[in-house]
Amino acid sequence: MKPTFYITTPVYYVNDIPHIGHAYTTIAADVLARYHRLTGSQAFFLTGTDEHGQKVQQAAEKQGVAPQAYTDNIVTRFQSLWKTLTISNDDFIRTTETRHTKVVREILDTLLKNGDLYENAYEGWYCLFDERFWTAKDIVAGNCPDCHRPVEQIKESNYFFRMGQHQDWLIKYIKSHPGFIRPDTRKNEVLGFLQQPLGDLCISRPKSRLNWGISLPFAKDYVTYVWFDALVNYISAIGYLNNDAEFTTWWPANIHLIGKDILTTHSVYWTTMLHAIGLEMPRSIFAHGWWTVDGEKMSKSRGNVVDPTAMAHEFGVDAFRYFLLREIPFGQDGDFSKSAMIQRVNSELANDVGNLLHRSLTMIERFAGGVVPLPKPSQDGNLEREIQETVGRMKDRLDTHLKALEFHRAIEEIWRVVELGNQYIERSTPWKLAKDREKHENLENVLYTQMEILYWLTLFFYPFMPQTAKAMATQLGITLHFSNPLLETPRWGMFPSGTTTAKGTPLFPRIETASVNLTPEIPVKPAPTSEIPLISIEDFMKIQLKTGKVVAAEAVPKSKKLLKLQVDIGIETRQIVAGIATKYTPEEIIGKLVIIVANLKPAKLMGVESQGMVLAAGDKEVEGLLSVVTSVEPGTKVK
Ligand code: ME8
Repeated sequence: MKPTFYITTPVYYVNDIPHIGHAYTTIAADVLARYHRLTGSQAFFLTGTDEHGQKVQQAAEKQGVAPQAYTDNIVTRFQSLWKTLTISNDDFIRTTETRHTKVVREILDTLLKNGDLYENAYEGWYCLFDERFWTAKDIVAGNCPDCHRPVEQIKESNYFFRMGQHQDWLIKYIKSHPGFIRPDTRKNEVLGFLQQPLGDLCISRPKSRLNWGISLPFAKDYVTYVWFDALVNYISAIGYLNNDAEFTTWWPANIHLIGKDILTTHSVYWTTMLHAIGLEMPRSIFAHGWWTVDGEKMSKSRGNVVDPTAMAHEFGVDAFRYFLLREIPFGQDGDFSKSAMIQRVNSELANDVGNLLHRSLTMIERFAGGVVPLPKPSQDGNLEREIQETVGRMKDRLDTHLKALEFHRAIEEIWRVVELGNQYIERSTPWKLAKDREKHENLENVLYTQMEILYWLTLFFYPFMPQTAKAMATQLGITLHFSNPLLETPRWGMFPSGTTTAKGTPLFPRIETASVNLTPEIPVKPAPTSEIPLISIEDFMKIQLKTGKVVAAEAVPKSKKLLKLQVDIGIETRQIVAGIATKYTPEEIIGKLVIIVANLKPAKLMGVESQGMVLAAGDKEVEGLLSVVTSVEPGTKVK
């Protein structure tokens, strides 16, 4: 039997359209669900919408539509966002569905029968925004201690859940189950909260005040308090009181993933509700941190709410997914800015990953006719062994980090393999091996190893960037069924030799800052006045500059100015004719690191073909060749 893994996100309020905060929790849950499926678990990933309550009723009233019609409309915004972001949820629960409302009512009935609910006249301070009562000592200068809005005094009869009687049990449970509330800072917060006496919880609202909710089965003039309704989604969706086999397969949930804003409702309300109805606790409740935008709280009034659909369209779905999980440790708060995202996309995705794939496939084409060779077992390769060991350890490391929800650490580990892949190319110099017939076996082993590295990276990327993984598999020429547990028992040598590769377009095109509106981060400056015609960044970026090492040089016959150079640019050696003979002799130029224009159309100078141009300072006469301050590998991009 496969191990099971049940993960949930909050059910999101439909009082407004989704933003990056919602996307963040859901993407994180998606990564965990995909990783568990890939490593052999049977996963169930639940998300959905919270459709009752005051906030939703008010939002519907504002639009002049019935609450159901209003929610039916907003829910599609969530569902289509999850499609756009390639979220692999197994179910989507709406709290207005009968399968949910029925279970809420049955639980209420049971609690009443067991004496866990009671009716009481109540007089207290009510916060309309938070939909909850406060005692006189809680309120601060007539305002809600939580949202700071004015509270009003209300006297009414209501139903209460005997939450307080579970307090001692809850404290003991939290203390004796170290991984139950995570991270530890949140656990300590909850234990701090529980140092005060835990009161009973008002779980009804009179319909005279709020009618958009689930009616109490035993008191028709009341609806259920929205949290007592919403939290139940975690069990109603998996067949509680309806399908025992299904329910026992999934419950207890492995992780309830939430933001830190709803820690108390999950760690105190939900746990005591579950205890009262005799169900096991979820294995873990993890509260992640809060995103601000350019240092400010996201809000409609500030006009800085980040739309995840727009981000995905502007930067690519996988780049957006990657950035959210790479940028900040999962439990901590973070700041969202487009410029930080562009930096990561360009350096880590376009540069590190894009280059590795592109260079490797170019070499397979150039040196092996596009067909992945068969490696020879006799190889004596320390480098290869190092790579095999690193990749071999990866699954354990990913397991550890993802168990701890340290997404950024898991990504750092994967990037070690990306770096190793790039270093491997530099160190094994396949372009040199290709020139030596006797090194042919070595070359084949190197080319195969490159493909194997890319195979493993495809699997490691998959939970984070599923579309990228699929595109990589296509370019590598292999078919991977990601719904299979491909990372269950990893073993080196999985890449099928004889595969014909299919190099395609770059996976992550560089994002040019000039084409992105970064306001308010970068104020628009007036264009400089100059007599030199200005070109756009797009025009400049068309020029491909690279470092190259001059490996041979000779004078061009009958020319005083020209030298014929052979320049090593990593994956090949270029012949370049340069007008530098008045400044340099062939002997002194050999071994120098120069900068070349790599995508110049070939031309003939004095009958000799030139495949590029070296850059030099000087106007009419050459005064000095351009180089780099720190020595870098030939073929390094110059930006
Ligand atoms: O609270 N940064 O729904 P909700 C990070 N319906 N995460 C954020 C965020 C931000 N700035 N803003 C929102 C509700 N989130 C209830 C939940 S569950 C039984 C009922 C995420 O629409 C984060 O996961 O206000 C947070 O907990 C959740 O959205 C709140 O969503």
